Amino acid sequence: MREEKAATTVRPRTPQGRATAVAHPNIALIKYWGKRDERLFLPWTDSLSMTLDIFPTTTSVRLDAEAEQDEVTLNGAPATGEARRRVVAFLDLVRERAGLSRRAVVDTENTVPTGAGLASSASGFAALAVAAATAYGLDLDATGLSRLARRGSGSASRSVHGDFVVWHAGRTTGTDEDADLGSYAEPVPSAGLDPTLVIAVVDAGPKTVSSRAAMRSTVDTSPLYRPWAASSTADLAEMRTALRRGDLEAVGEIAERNALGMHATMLAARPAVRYLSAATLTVLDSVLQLRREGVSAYATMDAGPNVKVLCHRTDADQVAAAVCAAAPGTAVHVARPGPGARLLNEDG
Ligand code: 2P0
Repeated sequence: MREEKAATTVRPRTPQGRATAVAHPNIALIKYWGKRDERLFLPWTDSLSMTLDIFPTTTSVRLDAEAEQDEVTLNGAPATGEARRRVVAFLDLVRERAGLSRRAVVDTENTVPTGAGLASSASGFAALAVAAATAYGLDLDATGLSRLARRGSGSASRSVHGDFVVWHAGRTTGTDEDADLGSYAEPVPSAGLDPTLVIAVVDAGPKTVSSRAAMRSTVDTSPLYRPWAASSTADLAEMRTALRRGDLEAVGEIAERNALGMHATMLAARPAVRYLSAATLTVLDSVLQLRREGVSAYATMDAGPNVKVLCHRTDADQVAAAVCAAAPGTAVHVARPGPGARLLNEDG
């Protein structure tokens, strides 16, 4: 039998040698788009997300005294290329901090359907951070785990926590160490919300441009980037107030305008980065139509054409039906707020 333990209680002082952790994806309501430091994964702006209750990633890490290199398995197959390189670089960071050189066997199971338009890097690196920190014996609380997960993928810093989460960009001046310490995610209070995200998958194909490359070119070339970053800071302050009030309509309006603004910055990049497709716009039209009919439904899009529609739990079926009717062939998944990353303990 397995017993679940919240990440916040994980403070190993000696290497456990092996550990398994689970984490869920998150969807940003205030977007992370643009790094000021690519090596340390430091963003230009704060972002805010909802952790989902679907599509967990489970990762186990086992130290292997005999191995000469890390063995990384993803959904039962050996990881190759960039995916493997990122995991090994992350393990190198953990080893450096732990003062250990031992290689590891890493086994990851993603339950997110291929092409669902949900990046698995957030849940993947959050689960890897918790499992690797425990296996190698790093003494980290949830804030430290969030900082560590950030070094695998920026959005992973948020998946360490459940429900609504803010990721602080941190100070833009000072030493690398100051900057690293200041950039972590933490839970955000929300009152009386019953939010649901209806995830409309209009295109299950792989993305044409990685979000990493797209954010770099947006920051470097889009004349709209700086204005968006400034407005995003204001959006975040309003979003916190809306969450505290439990005002889903305000949360949705702020999230929708923040996402559209992010896509506008990309469209203005040179050359343009365009993730939104004709089917995306069709779904956006159906969301507007729902609002005209009095349904509180608000859209957000990430580095792809798929649309996540925020609504009240009681409206989720109606929203899903409207989206599918507007864009036939769309697959929908329904998500609610989910838990933070957890260590799974083999019990007995
Ligand atoms: C977000 N996205 O806030 C934004 C909005 C996509 C659009 O975080 O380079 O996979 O690994 O830090 O975290 C996708 O970026 O990028 C992302 P890296 P990540 O959710």
